[in-house]
Amino acid sequence: PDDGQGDASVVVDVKPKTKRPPLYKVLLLNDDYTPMEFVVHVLERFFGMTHAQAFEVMLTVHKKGVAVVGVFSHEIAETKVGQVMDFARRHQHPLQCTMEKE
Ligand code: TYC
Repeated sequence: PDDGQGDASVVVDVKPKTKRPPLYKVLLLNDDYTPMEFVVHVLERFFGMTHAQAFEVMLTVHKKGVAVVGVFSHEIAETKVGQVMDFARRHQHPLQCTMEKE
């Protein structure tokens, strides 16, 4: 006889699903023309780095071609990229800044 309990052998594990939003790396790319001091200034101004940190990261980009300069939510990463690209364009430097999902 049916006990009215359904299939008691099927145990459904309900996992509490609080998904964290994805994070995005903001990348700075090397080029042959943007002055080193300008890149240092960008890193201080838009990424809150000290002069020493900014100089170190700038040199990493200069030597390796690219570096992660910060990790942010999608909205903040987009804002940072826009600010850097705008600032570089206004000063007529070819500096490139992009973002990618972590
Ligand atoms: N390579 C540039 C130069 O020699 C300096 C530079 C560093 C440019 C980092 C861009 O993201 C960059 N003047």
